[in-house]
Amino acid sequence: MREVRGDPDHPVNKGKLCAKGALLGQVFDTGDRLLTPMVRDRKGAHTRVTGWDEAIDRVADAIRRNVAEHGPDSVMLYGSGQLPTEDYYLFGKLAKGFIGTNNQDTNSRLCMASAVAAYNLAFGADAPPASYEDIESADTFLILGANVEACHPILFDRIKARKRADRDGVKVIVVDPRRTRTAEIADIHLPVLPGTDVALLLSLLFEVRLAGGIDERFIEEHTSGWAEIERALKGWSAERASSVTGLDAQDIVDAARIIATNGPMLSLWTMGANQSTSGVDKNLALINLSLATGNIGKPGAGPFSLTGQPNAMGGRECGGLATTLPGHRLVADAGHRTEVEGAWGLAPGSISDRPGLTAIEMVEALERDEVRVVWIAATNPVASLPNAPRVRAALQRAELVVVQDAYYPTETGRIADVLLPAAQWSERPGTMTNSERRICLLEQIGEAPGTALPDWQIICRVAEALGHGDDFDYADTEAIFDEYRELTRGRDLDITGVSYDVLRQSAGGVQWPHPEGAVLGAAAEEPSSPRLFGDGRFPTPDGRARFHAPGYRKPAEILSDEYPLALLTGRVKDQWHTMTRTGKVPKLMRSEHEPFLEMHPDDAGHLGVADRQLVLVTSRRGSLQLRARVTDAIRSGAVFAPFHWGELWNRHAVTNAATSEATDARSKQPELKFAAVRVEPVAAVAA
Ligand SMILES: Nc1nc2c(c(=O)[nH]1)N[C@H]1C(S)=C(S)[C@@H](COP(=O)(O)OP(=O)(O)OC[C@H]3O[C@@H](n4cnc5c(=O)[nH]c(N)nc54)[C@H](O)[C@@H]3O)O[C@H]1N2
Ligand SMILES: Nc1nc2c(c(=O)[nH]1)N[C@H]1C(S)=C(S)[C@@H](COP(=O)(O)OP(=O)(O)OC[C@H]3O[C@@H](n4cnc5c(=O)[nH]c(N)nc54)[C@H](O)[C@@H]3O)O[C@H]1N2
Ligand SMILES: [Mo]
Repeated sequence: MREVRGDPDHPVNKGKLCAKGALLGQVFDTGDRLLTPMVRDRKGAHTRVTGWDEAIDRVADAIRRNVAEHGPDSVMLYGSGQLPTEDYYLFGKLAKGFIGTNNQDTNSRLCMASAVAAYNLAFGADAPPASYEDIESADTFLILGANVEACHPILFDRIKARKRADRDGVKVIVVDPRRTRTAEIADIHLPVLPGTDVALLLSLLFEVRLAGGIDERFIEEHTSGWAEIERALKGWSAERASSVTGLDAQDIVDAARIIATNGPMLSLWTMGANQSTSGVDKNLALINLSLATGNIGKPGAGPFSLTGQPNAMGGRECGGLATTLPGHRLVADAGHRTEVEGAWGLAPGSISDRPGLTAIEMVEALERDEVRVVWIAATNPVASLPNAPRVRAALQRAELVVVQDAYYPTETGRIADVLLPAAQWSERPGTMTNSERRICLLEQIGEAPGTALPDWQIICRVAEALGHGDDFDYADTEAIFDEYRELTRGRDLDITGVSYDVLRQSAGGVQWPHPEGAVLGAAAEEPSSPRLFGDGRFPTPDGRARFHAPGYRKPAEILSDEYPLALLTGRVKDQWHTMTRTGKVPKLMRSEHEPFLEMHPDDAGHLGVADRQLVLVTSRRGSLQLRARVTDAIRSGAVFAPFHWGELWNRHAVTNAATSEATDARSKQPELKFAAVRVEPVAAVAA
């Protein structure tokens, strides 16, 4: 067992750790670490232990044969925001540059895709402008669809401390259908009807305008598209929004008054905004609110989408999505493709102009037998994608499923044809970028067990077996970083002034941009800055931020007599995703030892459900059994279940058996926060 302690000098957490972090030392020597490569000789057979050579050959042979017979798009690589940037970058270089397919997507599709699309539309780049230090100078917090207390507990401590320092001056508005612990510190909690945030945000801007909170000068000098917004706001008074959102009109007016009059506003949001068929519109509406009130580019202000995974941001930078290339470039842009081909020493036209498949599209393509080889690294899609049983069945059709993970079994590993043992955090070096654009170097401090290898080395071995050894010949991760860094030169996220040495000298990482010549710890006006857009210039063609008018739409699934309740899904404080690590730490299991369904006493009473009773939850796709937790902390009409427990824990209690794969049209992010369900009691009250 290793001991994990916080670094008191780190600028982000000042040495504080959440329970998951503090207990992380317990996850390295578990009995289920994947120690050697394993293969299955046929579908459904037992695994057989093998060496790296056979495993790598099997992967490379399948890729080579399928590319020859069915074309490069028969291959798909599915990665994760838990890969270091170097490994993430190489995964993309192999897929997009050398296999010749843009079918490289990531679990960030389930997480950050809506924010990426909105920042690109509004600012011309995927550039979140604020920093954590803005928490200490914000007077107004608008927290929407984020349970910061459970999911970003160290940040939550900073928000609470800010509130405590000036109880009357600092105002907190929380928008969540549930009265979470985050909502408990709010001056105004707005328990919106699930999926109706766009209506609320339109109305907040409408009422902010009435209250005189519009920064006309900022709009005039630094933005375009305001006329479109004025049209979109028509009719969105608090009264009208009240009937759509289920909120008290006076609460909307009060929240708008705070935004209009109370000094710098930091808006923070996460999955309650992104995981929606209106995800991009929710993000745009949040950004619009900041732009219209001039809450951007100054201390304590900004639209600030929080990332979830440790390196969700790094993946966005290095081109980890099916639509992106390294250095905030786009697959769809011919000039961008040419630049990346040049950097990779490829002939013009080598990078395909066909858009790659996103996560949900991958499942559909598997069902049509168009994708035949899937290589999955650092994610567990059979547990984390919506409609998980469908995902399992689709993957089982593939000729070859490769799963590269630190543990076996996992829900996805169970159906893999080839299992590749990966080193994990602390067992390999690499860089990661957090929500505030801060790049940190995570040094290797221990050895990986068995013959497990860092992800980047596995990728290089497959590349070599495919005949690309010369293009994937790196001495270490620093050499990969240096190559990737060149691809940021002159881009909005320019990090040509960053190196492993600079990262080691820095006090806890460097925020981008940090071009060559930038000074560590520079002031806000310098190119290396904790805050973007301080000069009011944006990386759009005309240098202005662009307003895009959002439109309110209902969630994809319709509530009906048969499926009358909205199932929301999310997280609990002491578990991490599919529990491959936190599920092995007894102390973490104690706080929530089983999944549950939160429901309002009115709904429970109406359905004859008692607290702690087992209930059957059924959607149009599947059903599961959970223990009811009757509480008025959720609004009636909605029910909530955590998604952590997959089929390895209890195959009758898999939340993602019920969730919906409907996606936002622009971001392709699935609506994991809204499935129409019915709930019925199945057993007597537990003792
Ligand atoms: N403990 C813990 N922390 C984590 C993680 C973890 O697994 N465990 N995962 C990390 C990752 S990858 C991520 S992405 C983040 C996620 O962090 P969060 O997004 O904060 O967490 P969630 O619980 O998924 O969802 C947040 C809230 O959205 C609300 N919500 C649901 N529907 C709606 C809606 O229509 N409108 C609004 N306004 N709110 C809605 C839910 O009630 C829930 O309280 O957490 C990160 N931190
Ligand atoms: N219903 C519902 N579903 C959701 C969500 C929701 O709110 N509701 N949230 C979605 C979101 S935001 C996210 S981010 C996803 C997360 O979903 P997943 O990415 O599927 O969840 P994890 O359990 O984090 O999976 C990471 C896997 O990588 C392995 N691993 C850890 N470190 C390494 C490493 O260094 N290398 C390799 N190769 N493997 C490693 C772990 O053992 C684990 O199996 O879930 C999504 N699914
Ligand atoms: Mo996430």
